[in-house]
Amino acid sequence: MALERTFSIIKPDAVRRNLIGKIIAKFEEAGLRPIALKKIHMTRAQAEGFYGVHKDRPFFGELVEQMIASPVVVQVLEGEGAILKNREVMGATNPANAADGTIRKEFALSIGENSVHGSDAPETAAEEIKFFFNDDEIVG
Ligand code: RTP
Ligand code: MG
Repeated sequence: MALERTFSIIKPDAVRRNLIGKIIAKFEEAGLRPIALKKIHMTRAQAEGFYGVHKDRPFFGELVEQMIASPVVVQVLEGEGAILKNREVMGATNPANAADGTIRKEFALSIGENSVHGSDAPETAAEEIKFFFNDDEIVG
């Protein structure tokens, strides 16, 4: 398996409940290493741009409102097979369907407020990392 980088967001619902450390611990236990990390309060333009692929979906407006309601933590995670591994650690989008031990099973409130985002493929990982980080902020 190859060393990969993926992009992660600890979403507002989790940051508000003081779960940053518990969520990062799940990543580290799975062999995912934070190589870039910052706390930001997303602007509406950032959230609409980042989730542009979903702009015609019925949940788009609610998703944007949730993402800009309060700060998030954005990260680059590095590890063997990091993109798939991160998706496994996160669990299913809907916490009702998420496997035991996953972040969304333990912490998510609902399908919308589901505590974390993670890139779904190599192309989106590269785009999403670039969207939030400059090269000099990433310490691999
Ligand atoms: P993500 O992109 O956030 O890592 O999660 P995902 O691939 O599992 O989910 P995706 O289908 O890409 O949806 C992006 C985010 O939109 C919200 N959502 N709400 N109310 C709904 O039916 C609904 N469906 C999706 C979630 O916050 C989801 O993570
Ligand atoms: Mg997605």
